[in-house]
Formats: sequence, C-alpha cells, structure tokens
Amino acid sequence: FLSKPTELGVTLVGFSGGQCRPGTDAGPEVLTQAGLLTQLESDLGYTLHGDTTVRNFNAYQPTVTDRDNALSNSSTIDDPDHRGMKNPRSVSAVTEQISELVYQQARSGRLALTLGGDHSIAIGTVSGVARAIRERADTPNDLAVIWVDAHADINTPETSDSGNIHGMPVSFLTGLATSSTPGIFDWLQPHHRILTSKLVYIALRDVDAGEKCILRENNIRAYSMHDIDRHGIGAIMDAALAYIGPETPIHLSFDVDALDPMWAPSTGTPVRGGLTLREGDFICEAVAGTGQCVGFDLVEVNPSLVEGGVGDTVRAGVSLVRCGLGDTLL
Ligand code: NNH
Ligand code: MN
Ligand code: MN
Ligand code: MN
Repeated sequence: FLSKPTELGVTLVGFSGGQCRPGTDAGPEVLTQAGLLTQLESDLGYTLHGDTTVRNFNAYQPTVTDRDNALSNSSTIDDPDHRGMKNPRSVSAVTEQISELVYQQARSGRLALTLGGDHSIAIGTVSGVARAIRERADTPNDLAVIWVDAHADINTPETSDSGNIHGMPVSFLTGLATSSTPGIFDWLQPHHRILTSKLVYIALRDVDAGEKCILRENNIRAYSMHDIDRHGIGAIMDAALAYIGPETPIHLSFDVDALDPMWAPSTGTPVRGGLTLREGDFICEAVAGTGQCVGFDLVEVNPSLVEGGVGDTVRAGVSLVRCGLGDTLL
C-alpha cells in the first residue's frame, strides 16, 4: 500500500521543557553534527524536506491565558503548574506547533523523521502523523505506534509522581488524559489520537504503579525486557508486527533510554538492564523491513550529562536512525 520511502520530512526539535534537566534540547544538534542527515542523503538516498536546522523551542513562550495558580506555587510565574503538570502551557504550545509541522510532512507522503528533544514532543509527532494518515488515501488503516522505551510514558497528570510531561505523552495521545483548559492541550482533538489497541511497547523495565494499572485495565500490548530475555528480540518483533498486522502504517517512537546505559549513557533517566545496541538496531530494522513505517522519532539524547562525553550515545543514535530508515548491510 506504500511505496518504498525516498522522501524524508525532517523536524529538529530543540526542546527540554517536558522534564527538569537542561540539555536534551541540544540532542538534534549533536546528532546532525555527527553527520546523520548527510548520511541519510548520501548513503541511504533520501531526499530531505522540512527544516534541517534545529529550531530552539525552549525560547518559545506560550500566550498566557491562565494565571490562576501563579501566586499559589513555586513554579515560574509565566507557566504555573496545572493538575501537577510542569510547564504545561509551554509544552502544549510547542507540541501543537510540532504537530502541525509533522502533519505537513506526513500529509505530503513523506516519512516524518523527528529528532528531539525530550519525549513530550511525541505528543506533537504522533498526533501530526495520526491526523495525516487519516486523511491520506494510500493508507486505509489508522496509525499504529511502537513505543520503544525503558518507561511507559502513560501517566495521566493525576497518576504522575514527577509532574514531568515527558512521562505522560501516551495518555494524551490515546485520550486516557484529556484537557479542555485553554492553552493546555485543548488543541488535541479526536483526529489527533490513536487507539490503545494500536499501541505496542518494547523494552519496558521502569513502569510506575499507576501506569501498570493503566496498561492492565486497557489491555495494552507491552513487551518488557523480561519478555525479550525470555524469547529473544527476533520473536518479540515477529509478535509485535503480527499484532499490528499488514497494511497498517507504523510510527516508531524510540526513546534512547530503551538502550542499556552501557550503550547510551547520555540521557536524563538511564535505567540499567536495557537493550543492547544490536537489539535496538534490530527493532528499527524490523520496522523498516515491513515497509509500513511512516513516522520515526529519536528522543532524549542529552549531551550535557556524561563525564566522558556524548560520543557513545550519538553513535548509538545515528545507528538507530539509519537502521529505522532502511539501512541494510548487504
Ligand atoms: N515514569 C516517570 C515519570 O512519569 C519517568 C519518565 N521518564 C522517562 N520516560 N524518561 O521515558 O516521570
Ligand atoms: Mn520516553
Ligand atoms: Mn488514510
Ligand atoms: Mn524513557
């Protein structure tokens, strides 16, 4: 139903407001400085569209429409917490913009590649691709999402302990969390959303208690590190892709912390016992091999966190993206 992708819609998101540690906004810069986009053009033969310079979304200030909590808590006066969420207006405004940019790329039939940035930006990427896929005549079925992450990122504002929105994107994308507060995710409409039955997790190993309830209650398909150890990554990808089925477009949202910190230490919340780089690459290759991939995110690369530098994590990130975009050795 889709022809082999040759056109790439690139969005480079310098944003770290979905969590508390500065530095993730520099992720796209270090990945592109390593030559990633050039490689996609010259080695993999893609034509690049979109903005190939990094946009600094941290500098973007939302219009403040709700100052009701401004005097009653300690967060910044411009963007006070709302339902426990930190930087809610900023993250809402930034993801609304990303959603529109990514929508334009995916609507044009391009494979939408987004480099983050923290994982809150997936509220924008997935919603933009989901909306485009609904409109596209070459895609009869709704979008499926493969979320590769140590974490489930499906907290609602109410179940979250941290208040960090990068732990909540999936709840907003599935409609498990909604908001009609002006300027705080009220832009998210039904046509932006995905079904919980079209969601598959891979590499989970640090899931909050409230999230486990949500996964169970909604019968969401999740493959943990335990499952990967038990069956091997090959069998897990076979099962994940069989669950999604053919002729269903796939968005792959890859949090670099899915990899073991041995391979990707430069990330805000590393969790030991993760994927080897080869297992990560295999996941991306398997998705690319279906010919169903329409969107790909690589997020949570944070260059400022590790003593020895970001080199290992950047090399891992470049490898994941190359594999996800169809690089083959032979
Ligand atoms: N579950 C925690 C939270 O909601 C941690 C999320 N951190 C991530 N997610 N890095 O990928 O805050
Ligand atoms: Mn994540
Ligand atoms: Mn369609
Ligand atoms: Mn994570």
